[in-house]
Amino acid sequence: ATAIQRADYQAPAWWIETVDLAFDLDPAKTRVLNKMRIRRNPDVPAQALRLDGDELNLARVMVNGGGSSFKMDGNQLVLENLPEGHEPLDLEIFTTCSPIQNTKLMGLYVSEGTFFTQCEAEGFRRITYFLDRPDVMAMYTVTLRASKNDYPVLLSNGNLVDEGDLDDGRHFAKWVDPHKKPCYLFALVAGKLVAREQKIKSRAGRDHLLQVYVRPGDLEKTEHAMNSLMHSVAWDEARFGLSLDLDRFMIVATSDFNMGAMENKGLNIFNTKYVLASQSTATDVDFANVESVVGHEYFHNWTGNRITCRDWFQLSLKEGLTVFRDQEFSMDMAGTPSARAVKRIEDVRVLRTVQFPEDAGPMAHPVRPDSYIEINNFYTVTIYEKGSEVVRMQHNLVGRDGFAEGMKLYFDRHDGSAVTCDDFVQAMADANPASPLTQHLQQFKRWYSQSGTPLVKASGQYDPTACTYTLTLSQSCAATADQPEKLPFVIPVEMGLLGQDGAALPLQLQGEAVTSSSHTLVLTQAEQTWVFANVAQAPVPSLLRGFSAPVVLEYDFSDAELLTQLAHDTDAFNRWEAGQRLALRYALQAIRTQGEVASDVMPAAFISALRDVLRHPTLDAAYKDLVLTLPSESYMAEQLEVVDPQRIHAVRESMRQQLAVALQADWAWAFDAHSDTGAYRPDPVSAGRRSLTGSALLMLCLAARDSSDTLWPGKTYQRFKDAGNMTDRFNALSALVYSGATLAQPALERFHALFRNEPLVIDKWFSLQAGACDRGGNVLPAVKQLLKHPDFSLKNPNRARSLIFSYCSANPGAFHRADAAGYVFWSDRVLELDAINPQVAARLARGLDRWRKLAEPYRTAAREAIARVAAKPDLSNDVREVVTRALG
Ligand code: B3K
Ligand code: ZN
Repeated sequence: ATAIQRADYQAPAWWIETVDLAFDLDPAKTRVLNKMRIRRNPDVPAQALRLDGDELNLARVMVNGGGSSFKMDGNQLVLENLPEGHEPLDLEIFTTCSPIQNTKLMGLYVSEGTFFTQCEAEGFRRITYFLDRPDVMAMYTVTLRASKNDYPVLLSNGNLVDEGDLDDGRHFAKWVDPHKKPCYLFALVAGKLVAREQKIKSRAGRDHLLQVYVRPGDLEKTEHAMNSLMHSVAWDEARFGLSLDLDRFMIVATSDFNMGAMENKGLNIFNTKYVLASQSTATDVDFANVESVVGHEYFHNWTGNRITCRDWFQLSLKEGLTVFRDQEFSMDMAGTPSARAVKRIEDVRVLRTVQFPEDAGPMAHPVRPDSYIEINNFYTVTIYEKGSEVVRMQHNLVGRDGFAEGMKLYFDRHDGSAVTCDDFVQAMADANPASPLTQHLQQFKRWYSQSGTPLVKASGQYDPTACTYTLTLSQSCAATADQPEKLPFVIPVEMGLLGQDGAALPLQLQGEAVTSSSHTLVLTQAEQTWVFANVAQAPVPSLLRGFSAPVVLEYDFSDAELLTQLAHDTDAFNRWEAGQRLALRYALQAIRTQGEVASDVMPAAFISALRDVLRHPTLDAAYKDLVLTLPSESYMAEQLEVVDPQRIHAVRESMRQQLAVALQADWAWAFDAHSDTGAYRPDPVSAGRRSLTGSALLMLCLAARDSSDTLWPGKTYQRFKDAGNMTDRFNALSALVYSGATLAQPALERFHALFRNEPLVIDKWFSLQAGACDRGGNVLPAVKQLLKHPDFSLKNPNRARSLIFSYCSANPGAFHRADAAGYVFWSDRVLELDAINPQVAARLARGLDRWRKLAEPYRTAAREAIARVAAKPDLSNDVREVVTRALG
């Protein structure tokens, strides 16, 4: 396969104006009649029409009602002798495909007897021959015909305009989408489904019908998704003035889905994981995820669907922006400043533990990539999460109101078209002529073109006689796998100064008026200096507040300065960050020290500062829980040149044990003080209490290991049994499993028996065991045993992820084995999965991206495992691209 280059973009030689699709749905052989009205693009030289196809059986091609000559060029159907001129032509293509054999879950497939489609990015070509590219936007009419008994519900995009019975027990439905769209937003669903319905009136006074379709037994688990959808509609109107542009908006859930969900116009298709939620089967995290994914897909209706991407290199145009919107939505829903901070910290944690490694590894790519082999490999944390950070920086540089103005201009200019990332930034800048974004526009765009995580080094100097504080910031960015040279970025650094007692000091840049206690410096040069006047005492700088840019910030903080921030910083993000910096500092020291890991990696002063946070009278429980959570093993690994995963694991375990034992009485207090959360509601405050009690239980079970006390494991088992909601139940179960309690086994068995008919809960059951703390190499044999469990299936992506990914990609201490058995297991599964579902296989293949950093013997063994995958001749493009880059 050859790489596609962004620089090679050319406008399409043909436009497709209307599409009339008729489906005769049958699992083994579905017939698709595709009638298109097409027209030459007058702006480009005349060319043959080349239509994309994939695994289709072609039966007939007609032009203007008559037969037509055509040829095949690889997978493309080529029509060379079409009439000249710019009159529209009627093209008719008749194909068949086999949905039941479609295990890739791209195109038209069957899941539990129901038909679904997934077209983004290039799945529509698996349904019919088409110009499968996002800049070709057409009007769609869709007729579905199927057995009425087997497929009573027939759905497609837009409005239902006709339906009725046919001969032989079949029926039909005809749908017309009132909006033009790229084919990746096409969808159909046919099967036995039921819907929760809700009528709403928009602010503008328009009536809409909202529907959430699920399998018959699941209806009572859709209330939260429906509420989330209603909140999303209201939020987009209130915050951005964007209203629903459809009479009917549908969400449909399927248990076989390659990712989270898909924003098809008016017919979102979701992984059940992000729709179904009830207090007895879903955790608080699940509830929050449902809200955020429902929001995300809904917000795509404007950012993605009304304005779409010119080509797939522009993917972050819709994804980065829509992630930014869903993050803001979740924060606004959360309400309190403290709950907003918790959400921000969680988002940053994902960015730093997953995106930073991606940017430093073999798959490094800019937010707007320059080339790809398989576009599905580029639905990455860089495109999504870093893309969102790049939008967030624009938001912060132009201000909240300026951002709203920029969005308005973006829609005024581009509604109904397919555009580029440049078009977005340009609209933001043009709407805010006086902003620093506009002042540094060309340079700011490097965030889209340069990969890599910038490093910002800060140093400060206090002059007690002049009462000035001089802050110097310098930036650099290491070469990445894809780009050797980097130019300076535009880096907004929000900062403040604290007195030695932690009180905020007023900020006054020399020669300027006092601003406030927080200020954003815009770093554009390789090195810049700012001088603050009237600083009465040597300050503690609080830098990069709210994580104002996706960079690594280095400053030579003393332990005392970090303790001051941890106790006092008014910026909740940096208060948390100070604790993380300290924990990381002690962890790295212990990792680098030879010999057995000490049991007191953290000094007493830090432990005591953490106790103060845990016991704090006013901080939210959710926030406390984040502060008391140690940085992850993978985050620690990223800080090291050479990674010994076993050493990291041992150090982190030891630190956790230290926290468990040293704060035992405090954890017991925290458990008692927070364990009654009243009637279940998934709001952030009560969710925070549950998450803190969950951590407390784990800590108390860990402490019990040292003292071989059975009180807390017993209490934990009791709570597991009696819990009134899945969060408390699962937290208790996890505490037993992670602490290696003898009660873990009976609890796991009981849990399985209770929930054997709840696939999403069984996923958790698999995942928990695959993610368990490795004690003497016991996890891999357990995982292998679970592969043979009757409930396991490699074909179901959720199940594959719950067992295999939880082990290979989320449990480094168990996966990186000196005997290489983890890697052998990984390569076997990658190959096995690749034959079924290349997209899912390629995700798993990413699991060894960072092999070069590993210490021996891991490094050599990991490379061999990757080479073993690469040696397979008939790999998919998806996996081939990932392993080639890894070895490259
Ligand atoms: N746009 C889809 C992702 C499609 C992934 C294709 N491999 C979901 C989303 O980001 O909302
Ligand atoms: Zn998206």
